[in-house]
Amino acid sequence: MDGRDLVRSVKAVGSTGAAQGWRTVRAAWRRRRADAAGLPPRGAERARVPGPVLDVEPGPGGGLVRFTRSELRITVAVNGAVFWGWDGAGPEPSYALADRSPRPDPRAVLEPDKDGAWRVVAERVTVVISRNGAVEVRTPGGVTLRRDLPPRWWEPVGGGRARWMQRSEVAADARFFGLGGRASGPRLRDGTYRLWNTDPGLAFGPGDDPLYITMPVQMVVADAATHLVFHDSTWDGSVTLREGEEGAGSGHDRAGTSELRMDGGPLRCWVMVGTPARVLHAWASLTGAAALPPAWALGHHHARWGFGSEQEVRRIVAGYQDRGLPLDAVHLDIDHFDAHQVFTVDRERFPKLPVVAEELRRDGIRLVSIVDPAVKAEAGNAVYDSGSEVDAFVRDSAGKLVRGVVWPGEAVYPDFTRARVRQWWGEFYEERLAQGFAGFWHDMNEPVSFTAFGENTLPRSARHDLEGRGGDHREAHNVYALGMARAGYEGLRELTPRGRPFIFSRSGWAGMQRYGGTWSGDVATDWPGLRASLSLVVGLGLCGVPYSGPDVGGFDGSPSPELYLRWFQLGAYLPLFRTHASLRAGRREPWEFGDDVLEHARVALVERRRLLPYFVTLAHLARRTGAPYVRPVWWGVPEDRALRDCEDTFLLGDCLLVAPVLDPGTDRRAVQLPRGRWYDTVTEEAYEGPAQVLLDAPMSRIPVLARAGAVVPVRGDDGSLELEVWAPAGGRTGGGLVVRDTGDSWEEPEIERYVTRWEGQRVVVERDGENGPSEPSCPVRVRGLRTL
Ligand code: NBV
Repeated sequence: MDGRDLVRSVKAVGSTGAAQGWRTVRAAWRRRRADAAGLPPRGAERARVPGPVLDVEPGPGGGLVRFTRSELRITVAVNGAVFWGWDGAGPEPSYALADRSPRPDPRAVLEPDKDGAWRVVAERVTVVISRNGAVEVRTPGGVTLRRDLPPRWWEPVGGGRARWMQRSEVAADARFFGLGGRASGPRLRDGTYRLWNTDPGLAFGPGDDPLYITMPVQMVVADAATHLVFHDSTWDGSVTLREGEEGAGSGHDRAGTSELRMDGGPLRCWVMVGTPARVLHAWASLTGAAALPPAWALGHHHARWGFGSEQEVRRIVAGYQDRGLPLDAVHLDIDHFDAHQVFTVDRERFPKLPVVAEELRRDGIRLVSIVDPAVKAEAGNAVYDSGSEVDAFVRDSAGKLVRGVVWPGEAVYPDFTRARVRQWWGEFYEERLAQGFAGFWHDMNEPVSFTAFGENTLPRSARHDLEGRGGDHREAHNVYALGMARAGYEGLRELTPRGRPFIFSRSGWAGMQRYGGTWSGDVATDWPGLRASLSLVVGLGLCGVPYSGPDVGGFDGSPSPELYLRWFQLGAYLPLFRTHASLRAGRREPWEFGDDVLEHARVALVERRRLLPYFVTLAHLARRTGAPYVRPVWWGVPEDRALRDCEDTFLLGDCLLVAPVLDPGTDRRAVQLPRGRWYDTVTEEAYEGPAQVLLDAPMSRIPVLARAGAVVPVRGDDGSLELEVWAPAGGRTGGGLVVRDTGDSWEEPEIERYVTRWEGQRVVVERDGENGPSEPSCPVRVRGLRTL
């Protein structure tokens, strides 16, 4: 039985063993009972809208606008982001913000506008507040990007938490992206998207929503400008999107709409306006720089649920080594735990884990450990005992421990919304480090509890600390994994102050990039799954989470050799490049699919290793600028509508354009090129964009193009750095950035800037520095000369 089946049968109280089945029934029943007691019905509700404006109080960066039944606080911050909050909401406290909220821009002030409205004029944006509480975001040139209608609240007649709804209009030509990791994107089509982190239970495909990472972050791309809007509430909610339509001469435009409904939490939002790069830069300055993965984490990882023993780990590693296939990390799943209990090792099957880890490390291979949050509820279990001492676990409204059912059986859940608990949890990574693990893979942290019916998570009434403010699971659920990531990250910072922690987490929320990355969870092993896995990576990048990648080959079942290979070829160009699969799924080692696949996979692995310096550079740039490694093709030209709708091609940094094969039986594919000259990196053939070109995509490779003028740092044959320079188009110049970093230290390497240009018949490459141009510090190879 594989994991899919296990979950399915556990859910259905099936055949996995009566004991586990009954536990899930009990868990479901307990949850219902807890919610019935902890969440009394709301009773009659009253609706409220702000009503007409009363008066206005200018303040730093904006001010306060008072309406009959609410007030609006609006501030333009120094990073150009606009904040507004209703009913007295300010930017803090917030799980998304990395620090205190940025200072107000003293030059922005509230001033009267036409028809009794008010406005704040800032350098990059103008915000107009109508007399009944609509808020309009405009470009400095006056084009409306977004119009939020007056919000509406519903409150229990006797007082209490308000639910609310915010309806917004965007340009008729606008496209929506983001909302976390969505399988049906990256362009989010008409529909309702829930904001509630969810383990779909079974391997997912494009039709499954929501998934593990949801966040109220939308990137809206229109001709006039791009903007990012973030509604800072962690509560359960939903967003209904409807793209607009242009009249095209035969009628009026119909605006696009977004309707956000939240079950609670403050009605407050941030808006950033500009180019995609500028918007994500502002977003990163608000929510924090992305953690920098150690260089090895940008190589190839191999995982499997069910290696089952040290011998098997060694056998797989030898399989890579004997065939000369690059491998940088091996991941151990829950089957290496003792009775599925986190922070333990099954000593019978893994008797000498630290020795294995040391041997692998000598060969340049790191061990990564899965970490599940749930703790077996049993006295004598060290994690449970020490957690009980510090009162670490989530309790219900009656003060009793909340018990769920997960792999170790009946389990309790650390409350990661409490600082003391995060610290306690972070200390356990010492045990993992002692076992020789160098990286951490957080799983099941939506958090999951198997139940016989209904939602597979904690009761909504479960109590959480929420940093001392107190609240229930409805507010804490979406940030549970974020707190777990923080706990792990901060623990590791203490334990290994000189190294960069490597964590990637299945679930998360806005700001999770501060602690690490993610992967795409249990994606279905079929062609739609392959497509969905790319959608997640692109969408998450646009939400500020730059490091992610799928289970290459899909999580369940057995991919055909063709599907496996196409997934492998895609994965080689994504930040996290990891083969992984479920317990009884077919194998995922590259040699299991025949000689041809092995040889083509080898090419992809070798190319990934060759591109490692480029990936390292992209990681540093993501950290410093907020720009994801993987970018939609419209990144530099968001006004190009054809590109906005192109979802099967992506940019890897500024230099490369990758056109994966996402359909079976393909040996050529259409590729949409942004403007400029592009070279096929294998044939060196040049193509001029903007254009749609038909390129060869034989089984041996997917089309990858380099931008003319690009300077790509690569690993030369002897392992040292080289610059691969793609000839600029005639009369044009080019350039690129290089960050040298081969390890995991905290030293900030400088960014080397290179420029390239034609000098007569020669392409010249120079390093650009404060003291003028100088010779590049490493060998240069110019390509793309053949076709001129
Ligand atoms: O730990 C087992 C799996 C893991 O392999 C996978 O990557 C996670 O997404 N885990 C889910 C729990 C079981 C899922 C059926």
